[in-house]
Amino acid sequence: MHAWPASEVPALPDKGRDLRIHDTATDGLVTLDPGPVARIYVCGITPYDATHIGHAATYNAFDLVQRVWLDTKRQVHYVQNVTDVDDPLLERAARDDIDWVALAEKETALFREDMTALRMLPPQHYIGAVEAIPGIVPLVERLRDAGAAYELEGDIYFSVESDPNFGKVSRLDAAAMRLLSAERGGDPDRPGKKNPLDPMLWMAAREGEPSWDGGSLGRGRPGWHIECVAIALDHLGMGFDIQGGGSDLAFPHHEMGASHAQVLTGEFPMAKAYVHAGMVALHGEKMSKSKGNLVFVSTLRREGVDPAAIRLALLAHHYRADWEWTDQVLQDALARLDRWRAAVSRPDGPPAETLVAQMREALANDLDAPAALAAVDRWAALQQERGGTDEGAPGVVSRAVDALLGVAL
Ligand code: 5CA
Ligand code: ZN
Repeated sequence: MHAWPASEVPALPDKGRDLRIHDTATDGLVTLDPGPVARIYVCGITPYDATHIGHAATYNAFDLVQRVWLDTKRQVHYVQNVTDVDDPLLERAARDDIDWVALAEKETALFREDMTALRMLPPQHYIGAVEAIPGIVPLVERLRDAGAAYELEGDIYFSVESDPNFGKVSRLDAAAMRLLSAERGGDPDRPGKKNPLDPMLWMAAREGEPSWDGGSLGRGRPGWHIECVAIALDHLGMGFDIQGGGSDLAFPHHEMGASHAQVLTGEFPMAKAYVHAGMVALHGEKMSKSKGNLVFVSTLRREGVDPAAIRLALLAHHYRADWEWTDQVLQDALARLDRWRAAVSRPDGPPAETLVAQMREALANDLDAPAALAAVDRWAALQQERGGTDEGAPGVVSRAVDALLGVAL
């Protein structure tokens, strides 16, 4: 699949600091040392509805990761998937009586537009589940041949007990895992499974549903977790720097992915840091496609809201916090955008070197975007109250806000 166009990232003087970020698997901050090419896999959308503010907040967090790395003068190798065949997509297409391929294409196209408008940097490899099937089949065969998978009425399940490190990503107890498995695409109550938590690797073809040739697995379609493992291992290899997503992906999705990879390669962990963004709510409940309590990025854009203000609204919250979208959040972001634009529109202003250092420091410290915004607020207030004589300072601020926060002033 093609991704979306990259907005230019201005180069700032000197170098930013190395990223320290929270890792779910160790529940602590880790300082990553990625070498000259940092590697990141971010779980992509299941394209059955438009991009909402919750999605945008999660992708914003991983966009900041890239910007911090780029500012340390590294290259970034970024991979993202599109879950373009899965139960929720097929169910929505059936409900609305539309072709599932057309639905996936339409919503993926809209996602690209939203990401472009928000100045999110694109992945170098943007891979759909369907196009990954030829790589998924041999992995499932290998898991089966290693004794880590078994068949149940034609479907193939992964046995979580085959992984000695199972549970180390999410660190949840069995009861919590069981509850979340039922909520998040698993089938813990299906009779005949060895362990209720075992996830499906390959689903045998169902009447009226799409299916593909699975070689010795028979016709069918891939399970969700093996999809991301196949794409990540193919494009990044084992031991990449970050696997990212919202906090609802820690279990089962990232746990199961780490397990599949552990059995396939004998190594743990697949990612050096498992990074999870908080959940955005609307009217007191997590924004979710299944509940329908959504604010879409495309709706706001259509209403004429500047995407830079949407981006500032996301940045005003720490990526690990759960927070609530309200009109006030947007009003505050619009007001901040106005203040910042006014402040950089003059030819000179207060010195900007300290500000750039503060922004770098804030973002390198577990992506503390609110602290970075506060630093720019202080500079803008000073500019407003007293002005300054540093020629070119507004330009420096403008470039730093663009390079580090993805906001074009
Ligand atoms: N296709 C899979 C990942 S392989 C998937 O979870 N797709 S999704 O469309 O449901 O979600 C895309 C991303 O948005 C995931 O990282 C998910 O954790 C995140 N996300 C979903 N809802 C919210 C929310 N309310 N707040 C923050 N992030 C969210
Ligand atoms: Zn994923």
